[in-house]
Amino acid sequence: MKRVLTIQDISCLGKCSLTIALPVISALGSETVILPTAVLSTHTMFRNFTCKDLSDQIEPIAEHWKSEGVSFDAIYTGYLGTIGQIDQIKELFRSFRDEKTVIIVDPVMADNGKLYPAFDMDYVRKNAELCAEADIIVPNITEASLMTGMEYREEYDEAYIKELLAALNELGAGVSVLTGVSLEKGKTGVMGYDRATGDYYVYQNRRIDASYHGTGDLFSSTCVGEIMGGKDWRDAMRIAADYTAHTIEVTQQNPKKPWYGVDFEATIPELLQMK
Ligand code: PXL
Repeated sequence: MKRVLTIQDISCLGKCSLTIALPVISALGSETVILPTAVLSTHTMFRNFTCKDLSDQIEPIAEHWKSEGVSFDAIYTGYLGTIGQIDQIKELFRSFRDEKTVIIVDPVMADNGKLYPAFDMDYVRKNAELCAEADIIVPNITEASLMTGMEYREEYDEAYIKELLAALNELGAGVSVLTGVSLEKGKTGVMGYDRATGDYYVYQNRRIDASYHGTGDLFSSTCVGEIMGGKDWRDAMRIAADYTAHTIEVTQQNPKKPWYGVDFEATIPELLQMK
């Protein structure tokens, strides 16, 4: 069985980061080891959330794993807390990376043209450094424009996305995938660029007019689980895009849906059938 390490916060209530990554990657058949970077009462879209930083636990936990001879088939990072933590994680990559380890970085820090409340441009630059270490990165357009210094646009064409992918490629990752890319009216999806082959990959499916928290984490976690299941990165992105869109639709139909996240628990059985 493949073993994945995922490093992100625990938002105790909120359906995002580790509370999505752990069930989704496990359901897709990989052992999922977690390294929580912080414990929050909820994600940061609630008011008055509590937050306990766990930076001082990262090194002792990693050292213990080293002493146990643990290795990972993938290391997947999502929402992190501080610049110092990103340095610790770069060190952890160096310590645990071997020839089989796939490193997937989702530089979670912004959406819809805006940084999340906790972050600033120094944090953005540090995330760009983390992306340089990755085999696969999956930023959204906002995160990509911040990290590359390119203008953020809500209206764009394929030429702009290709330019953004070329700028992302300069950061140094093996495969750069932009999420939330709409190339046609009524559609949305992903576009990726593979440094090794110079190939682009575009996948568009229906666009649903609703935005829910945690859907980026659902997309990335699904990609990680599918890649560990043996899928090529392009197939993994396609399945993850379909699964995320389907889950948003199912959530919309639930009159009792919580406002803070999607009903991915209801759609996991269908994810396991997707090919
Ligand atoms: O879904 C991304 C995410 C993860 N973790 C925390 C967040 C967010 C987005 O706002 O606040 C704590």
